[in-house]
Amino acid sequence: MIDLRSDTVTKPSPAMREAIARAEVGDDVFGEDPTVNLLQEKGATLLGKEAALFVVSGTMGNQVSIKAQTQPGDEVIVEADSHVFNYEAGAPAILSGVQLHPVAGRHGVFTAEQAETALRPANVHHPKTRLIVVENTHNRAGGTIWPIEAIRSLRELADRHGLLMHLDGARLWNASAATGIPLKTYSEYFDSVTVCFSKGLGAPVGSLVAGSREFVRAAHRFRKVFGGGMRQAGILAAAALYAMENNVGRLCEDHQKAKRLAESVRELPGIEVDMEAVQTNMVFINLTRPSWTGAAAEEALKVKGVLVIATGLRRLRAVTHLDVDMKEIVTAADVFKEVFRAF
Ligand code: TLP
Repeated sequence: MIDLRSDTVTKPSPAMREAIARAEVGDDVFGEDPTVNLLQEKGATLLGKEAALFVVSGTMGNQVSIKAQTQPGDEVIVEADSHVFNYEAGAPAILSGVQLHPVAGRHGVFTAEQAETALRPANVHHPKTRLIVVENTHNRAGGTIWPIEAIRSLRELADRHGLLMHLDGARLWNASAATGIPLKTYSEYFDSVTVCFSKGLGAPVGSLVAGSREFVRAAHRFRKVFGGGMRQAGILAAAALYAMENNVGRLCEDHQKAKRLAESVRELPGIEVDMEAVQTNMVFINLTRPSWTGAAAEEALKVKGVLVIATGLRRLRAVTHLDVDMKEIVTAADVFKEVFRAF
């Protein structure tokens, strides 16, 4: 099977498993795991923040960040296709009691003016706008990159209105690999940032949340509240450290594979690919014939050995990662051709 459902499907390599086996550990709830502590220090430095916290998932990273920076009843501005709004099971409402205010961007990017329009006037009728969330790269928009100027304008708006900003940087490594802009240049505009090790970086588990010391202290408490306190988590942190050292430099290969796949399938009858959105390791394929559904296409591709995900009624997502090589991408493209000619 050529598994293009997500970059989360990768399995730890033998070398990563060796790093896991060698890890020094301690009880991280007591703050005594040296490998977790090392990861948090390195992560904070890389992101240019005072402190960082190891959490089990990107979802937990986003949720402790929202919890630590809002009060129940506050409003959080998010992009309409964002992960926080679509894929976190309504957690902001459940865990933080906040209301999300979705703004529809172009390729996942909304303007400062759009955000300004979404701000609530200080009036007894309205919730208080408190936080803006940016997703970079933006998953459902195609793995698209937020231009740094758009982020800067948003920060200026946030400062004018006393708002906080959170970066869902689950794939910030991909944005940085594609643009050459360092992680810390992206994160300097945000009060809190999450990055994930379990996506393109190939680690089995884990994300970091970074920000000021005070923010991380609050996030740490909420990690415990949400049941995310871990004990000898150094075996996971070791995989994350290995991933940071060895698997960042190769991300551009994943981007080349995505481009190759997109170029091979875009001209097939009944298929449309927005090539402008193919910026990193994702390819979104729109099916243009009313008789075709994403679910049926997903099944037809699966029968021929290619796994993708239907992310909409007539939309498929294919994600490249370190466990599929260029040869498999060429094979996958051939399977697409075969399936869509007969579909
Ligand atoms: N994304 C997953 C699914 O949940 C959709 C995927 O396969 O792409 N932020 C972004 C931008 C993400 O894409 C994801 C995971 C998360 C946060 C959540 O990370 P986890 O799965 O570790 O909770």
